[in-house]
Amino acid sequence: MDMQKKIAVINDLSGYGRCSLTVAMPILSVMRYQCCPVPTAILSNHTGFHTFFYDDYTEKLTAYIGAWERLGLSFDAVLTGFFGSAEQIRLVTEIVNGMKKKGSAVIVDPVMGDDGELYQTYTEEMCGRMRELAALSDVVVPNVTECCLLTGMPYREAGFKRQELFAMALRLRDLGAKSVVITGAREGSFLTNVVLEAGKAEAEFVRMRSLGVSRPGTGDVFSSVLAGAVLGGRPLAESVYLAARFVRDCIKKSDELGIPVLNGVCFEELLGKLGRGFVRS
Ligand code: PXL
Repeated sequence: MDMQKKIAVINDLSGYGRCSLTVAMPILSVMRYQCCPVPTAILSNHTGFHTFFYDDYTEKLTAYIGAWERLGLSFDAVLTGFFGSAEQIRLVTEIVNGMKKKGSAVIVDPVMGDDGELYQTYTEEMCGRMRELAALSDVVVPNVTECCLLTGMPYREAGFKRQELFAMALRLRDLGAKSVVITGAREGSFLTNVVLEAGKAEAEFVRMRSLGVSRPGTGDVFSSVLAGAVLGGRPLAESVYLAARFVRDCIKKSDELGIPVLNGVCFEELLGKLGRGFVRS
């Protein structure tokens, strides 16, 4: 009997800058899962750098997943991230729907932008497709920018009140997501995460003091730890706390070690500690 859980991660492979699969694979591995990547694109480095090589993988996806289907593979969960085209999101939505029917928990990190801006490769059409994918999710994990894009709410530099964030979370649930986690809403020197769990009428707010500047890839670190904690059976709010604390500690460590901001967070330094927190009972 296979006692180890498997998680498929549909995300890009960026060679430099610490994001997407290069973050998700080590984190989920140290949390004792078999992490099975499905690459959506191959990049030399993330798109925050002024130049990058980019190879879209849309045309290969059907054949890649087809082989998994012929092998009869199934996954305890699937986590999605960055996509290269609207057509790719449509395909991934079909793939995720198939996995969901076979019993996979679905966690969607709707990677679209940050700080009120869309990522360089993102289009309006992709946002529409992302709404359809998010509708399939057991947990959707947008940052505030992505939450605005998904709900049609204009982004405000000055931030949002808790009541407004709660209203956006409810709207995401109306779109079809079962549980909603809105990450990194600024409240003075704190970053607050809004947790609206399936079937609950009230949200919980999980606050963490921010200990440094924001860095690329931290959303991927967050969604990976969250997915791992949820798959391990932890309650959603506790999983959010563990993810937020790990991101905070990674940012602090990165500042201490003088890691350039564009290079993301040096999560490698803290992987051992993360793993020790997830010993199988
Ligand atoms: O961390 C989000 C992300 C994922 N993948 C790629 C990116 C980014 C953010 O810039 O460029 C390729």
